[in-house]
Amino acid sequence: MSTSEQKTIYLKDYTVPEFLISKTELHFDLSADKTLVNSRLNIYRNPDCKKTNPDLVLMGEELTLIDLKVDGERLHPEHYTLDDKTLTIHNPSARFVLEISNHINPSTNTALSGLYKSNTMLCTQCEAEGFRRITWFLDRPDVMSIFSVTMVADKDEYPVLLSNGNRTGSPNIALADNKHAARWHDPFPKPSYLFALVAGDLACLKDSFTTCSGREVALEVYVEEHDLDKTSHAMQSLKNAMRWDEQAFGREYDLDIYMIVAVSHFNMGAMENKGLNIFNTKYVLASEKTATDADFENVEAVIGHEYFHNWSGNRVTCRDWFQLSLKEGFTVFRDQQFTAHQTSEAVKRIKDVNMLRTHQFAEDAGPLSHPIRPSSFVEINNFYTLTIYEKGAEVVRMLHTLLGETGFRKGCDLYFERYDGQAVTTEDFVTALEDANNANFEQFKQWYSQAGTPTVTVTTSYNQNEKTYTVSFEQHNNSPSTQANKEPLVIPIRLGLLDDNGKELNLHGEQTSTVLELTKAEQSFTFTDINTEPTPSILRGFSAPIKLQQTLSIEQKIHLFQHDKDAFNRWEAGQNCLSYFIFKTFDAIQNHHKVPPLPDELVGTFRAILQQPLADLAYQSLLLSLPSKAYLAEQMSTIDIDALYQAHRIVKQTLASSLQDLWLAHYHANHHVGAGTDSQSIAQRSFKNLCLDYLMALETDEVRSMCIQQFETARNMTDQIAALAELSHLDTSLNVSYFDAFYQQWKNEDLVIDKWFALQACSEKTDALHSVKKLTQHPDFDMKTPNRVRSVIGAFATANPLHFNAIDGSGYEFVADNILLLDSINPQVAARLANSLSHWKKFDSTRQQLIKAQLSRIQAHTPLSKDVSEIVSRSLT
Ligand code: 0A1
Ligand code: ZN
Repeated sequence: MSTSEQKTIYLKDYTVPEFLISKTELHFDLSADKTLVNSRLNIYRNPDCKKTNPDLVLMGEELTLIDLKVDGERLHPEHYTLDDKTLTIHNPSARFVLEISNHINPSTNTALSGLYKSNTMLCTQCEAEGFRRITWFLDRPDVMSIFSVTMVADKDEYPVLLSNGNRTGSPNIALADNKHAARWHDPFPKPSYLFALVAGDLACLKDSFTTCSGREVALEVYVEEHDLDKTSHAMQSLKNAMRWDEQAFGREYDLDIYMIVAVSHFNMGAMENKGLNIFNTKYVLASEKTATDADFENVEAVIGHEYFHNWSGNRVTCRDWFQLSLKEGFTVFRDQQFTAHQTSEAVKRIKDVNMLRTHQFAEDAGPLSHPIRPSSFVEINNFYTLTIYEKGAEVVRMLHTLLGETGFRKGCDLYFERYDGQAVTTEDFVTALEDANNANFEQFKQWYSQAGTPTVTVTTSYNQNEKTYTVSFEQHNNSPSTQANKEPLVIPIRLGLLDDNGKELNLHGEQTSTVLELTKAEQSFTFTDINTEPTPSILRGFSAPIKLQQTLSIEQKIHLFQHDKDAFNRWEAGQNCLSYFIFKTFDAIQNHHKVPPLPDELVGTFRAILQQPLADLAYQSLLLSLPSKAYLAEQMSTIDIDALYQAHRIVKQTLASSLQDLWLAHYHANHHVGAGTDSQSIAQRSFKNLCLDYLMALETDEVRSMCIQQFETARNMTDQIAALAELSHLDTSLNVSYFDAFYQQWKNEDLVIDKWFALQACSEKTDALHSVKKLTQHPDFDMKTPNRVRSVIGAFATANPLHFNAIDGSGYEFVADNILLLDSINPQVAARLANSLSHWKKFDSTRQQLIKAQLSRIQAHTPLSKDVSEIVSRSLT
C-alpha cells in the first residue's frame, strides 16, 4: 500500500461515539486453530451525539462471520454490510441487543495482536486496536463497557482459564468432551483495549496483599512450569508497587484478584489489562543465575508501571489515541518515582535522563519527531514512542516541580476523583491540577502540542559593586518539523550557586536551590548579596527536557564535578568535562592533529573520587563512567562513527592507565563471587564491572586473564555477562570458545540466549556483520519471536553503530532485507525496526544516499503493511 492510499486520522476530527455499549458478554470456545467467539452486546444511541448517521458501524478484522442477531432475530443480509474492516448494521433502533458469532484462528496470528498462540498457551493483546481481531466491536477507548466472559476449552490442554475482573460462580465447571468452563466478571467499565484472556497449562505462584482499607487481594503470577523458580522477584515487586501507590498517591487496588501472566511472544514489554496483566517473560522472570541486576530492576519497574496503570489508564482512561501520553507519560512518571524510592533517587534520575537525551532527543531531532499529543497518525501502533512515554513523563515531572509535592498530589487526587470511570484528555489532566491549586497552566500546555527539544542559552554577569549576579536565559525551539508559531514554553529551571570553596550560597533566606520559571523567549533573574562571583549550577535534577547551552570554563566544570550538592548536576558536570575532551580528541583525529592531553585536574578529580568511596556506590560508578558514544553522537551535527570510537577509546585508555592501580584495587575489593541481590551487592558489582571495563582498555594479557576468570567462575548473570561483553569485542577467534561455552551452559533459557545473540550482534569485531548474518540462520533464531528478532536484528541496528553504518552500506541493506521479511509476519515489530533507518540526516552524504536507497526499496515493496509504510514515508521526508 502506498502512503497516498493510507488514511490519516486527525485529532481535530474527533467526535463522540454515535453508539455506546453498556454490557458486553463474551463466550469463547477456545482452540488453537479455530476459536468460536459469541458476543452479546447491549447497544444504545449516545444521547450526547449530535450526528444523525442512522447506521451502526462496528470495527472487525480477520474475522469469519457465522451468525448475526438483533434482539434475538437473525439479521437478513440486506440489513447489514460487511467488508474487511467494518460491519455496518443498517438503521438499528435506539436500544437493542446485538449477538455476533464468529471464528478466529489464533495459530496463524503471527502479528501477535488479538488472540494468538504463544508456545502452548493462548493469550490476547488488544491495545491499541487488537480487540477488533477478536470480534466486531466499537473498538475505541471512549466506549467503556461492563464485560462478562465465559471461556470453554479442553481440560488437559488449557487447565488454566483467565480473564479480567473477578471469578464468578464455582471454579472451573466440567463439561462434555473433556472440556471445562470458567466465568469472569469485571465490575469496572472498560474500553475494549483492556480486555484480556489467557488459556494454558501454566504454573502459578500465589500470594496475597492486604490493602490500606483491609481488603484481601489474591495475587497470582502465571508462568510456564519450568520458569516457576524465577517468579519470586516479580511477586515481591508487585507487593512493593501496591504498597507504594497507596502511600505516595493514595491509590488502593479495587478487585479481589490481581494476575500477571508471562508469555514468550509479545510485541512490547507488558500490558495493563484490567486485573490480568500480560507480560513479556523478559519483565517477569528473574533469578540471580539467569538475570542481571539491570534485569531485576527492570522487572520491578515494569511490574510497577503496569500496576500503576490500574488508576492512571484503567479507572481513568484515554478519550482517543491522541491522548496516549495522558496514561503513558503520567504512568512512566509514577514508575520512575517508585523506582527512585526503591533504589537511589540520584541514580534513577541519571539513568532516565541519559536514556531520554540519547534516544528521545534523537527521535525529536529527526523526521519522526512529534508532540507528546500528536495531531495526526496513520497507524497508532507507531506512536508508542519515547516521546509519548519519556518526554510525556518529563512534562508531568515539570508540573510536579511547579506545584511542589503537596500541590501535585492534591491535583492528582482531584483528577482521579473527578474523572473516575471516564475516558478523558490531557487537557482534563492539566485542568484538574490547575483547579486543585488555583494555578494557571494555559501557557504550559504548549508542551503538549509542540514537537522538538528546546534549547536554552544561558549567560551570566557579576556586578562587583552592586554585589549582584544576573543569570539570563534565551529559549529557542529547534524542532525540525514545519510547525509554525513556536511560542515560548514555560520552563522550570532549578538553580543553585556555589562559592569558590564549593559552598552553596543562600538564595532566598535559607534556600540554596530555587526554581526559576522561564516564560519568555528572553528572561533575566538577578540575585542580590552575592559577595564574590559564584559558579552557577543550572538545571539541577534536569528540571526540564531541554538542551542547555552555557559557556562554563573547564575549571568551573571541574569545580562543580567536585562540589555540586545536587547529585544530578555533579554527575552532569563530570560528563561535560569528559565530553569536552572526547570532542577535542575527536577534532584532533579528524584534522590529523596531535591528541590533547587530559588535564591533571580532571584526572586528579577522578582519583579523589576513586580514593574516597561514597555511601552510594552505584552513584559513584555513574560519576566515574564515560558518556556513551550514542549520547555523544546525538550531540554531533554530522556523525563520524570511526573518529568517535577512536576518541572515546583514547580518553578511556588515558583514564585507565593514569589510575590503573586504583581501578585494580577496587576491582579486587568489590569482587565477591556469588554475592546477593541486596542493593549494596548490586552497587559493588556495578562498580567492579566499571573497573573491569576501564582495565580492559589497557589491552594487557593480565587483565584479559582476569576477565576470563570472572567469566568462568561467575555465579551470577551480571558478572558473567559483563565479562562476556568485554570479550565479545576482542578481534580474535579466541572469544568464540567463550560464546560456545555460554551457549552450552544456557541453551535451555530463552532469555539468556537472547543475551547471547545480542552480545554477538553488538560486537565491534571486524567481521561482525558476517557473524550476525550467520546468527539469523541459527536453529534458535526465529522471526516469529519478537524477543529474538530484537536480540539479533534490533540489537545490530540500534546498538552496533560501527557496523550498522559500515560505509559500503552492507549494514543498512541487511536491516532492510529483514524488515521486509518480518513485515509479512509481524508489522508492528517490523515498523519498530524501520525506525533505525530514520536518522539518515545525521550522516555524511554517502551514507545518506545509502540509507535513503534502502528506505525507498522498502517503500516500493508490495505488499507493505501500513505500519512500515508510515515509518518509511515519514523518514523519507
Ligand atoms: N500499554 C502498555 C504498552 C503496550 C502497548 C501496545 C501493545 O501492543 C501493541 C502492548 C503493550 C504499557 O504502557 O505498558
Ligand atoms: Zn504504560
